[in-house]
Amino acid sequence: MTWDDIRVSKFLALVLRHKPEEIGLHLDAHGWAQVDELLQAVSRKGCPLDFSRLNSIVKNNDKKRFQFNDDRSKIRAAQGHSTDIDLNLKPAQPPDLLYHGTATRFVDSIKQLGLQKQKRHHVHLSARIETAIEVGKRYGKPLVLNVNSRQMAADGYQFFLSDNSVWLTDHVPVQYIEFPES
Ligand code: HQG
Repeated sequence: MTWDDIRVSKFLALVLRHKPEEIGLHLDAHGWAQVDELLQAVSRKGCPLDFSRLNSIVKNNDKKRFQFNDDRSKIRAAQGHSTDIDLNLKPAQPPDLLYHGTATRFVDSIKQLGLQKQKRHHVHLSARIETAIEVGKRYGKPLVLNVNSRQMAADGYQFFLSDNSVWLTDHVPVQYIEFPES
């Protein structure tokens, strides 16, 4: 198997969001890893990665999943974590409508429980319907739910916007979800 940029990017998402311990990497309280430690740890796993390749993967990543600090000595994932870190995101005013991409097989449960964050820190929502469709496809036949974020915000629910423009919230109760006709 070759370590093309997509495979490297998926591996980076795994270790920076979910399983740093798998390669002996340390994330600080805000999710940052030292770049030199990451390069060494990833290379030990047989993935050829130097700073210039990492830089290009970060820059060209389709969803801007990774970010450097100012002097590029540290790197983290912009959202999507399941590890116990705090991104220090500030609450933000969402657009009136947000989309959540899911799979049809989850709908009955969502109708019972609303949208739950599952293993991640937040429920993930997007301002673009195309993004939601792509997200839903990962789990089966995609289905896009409309979330009445205007009403949620008016009712006091907090929203956060990640640095790569993903909208995040803790839970979406079912009364704020519009299900497409089936
Ligand atoms: C579903 C991607 C049953 C939910 C995306 C989803 C995102 C329920 C799955 C980021 C449920 C969780 C996150 C309920 C929610 N009953 N199923 N009550 N509530 N679900 O992967 O939102 O490309 O943890 O609909 O862009 O799919 O990886 O979350 O299908 O930002 O960078 O439970 O991942 O980013 O799945 O995706 P996930 P997600 P990347």
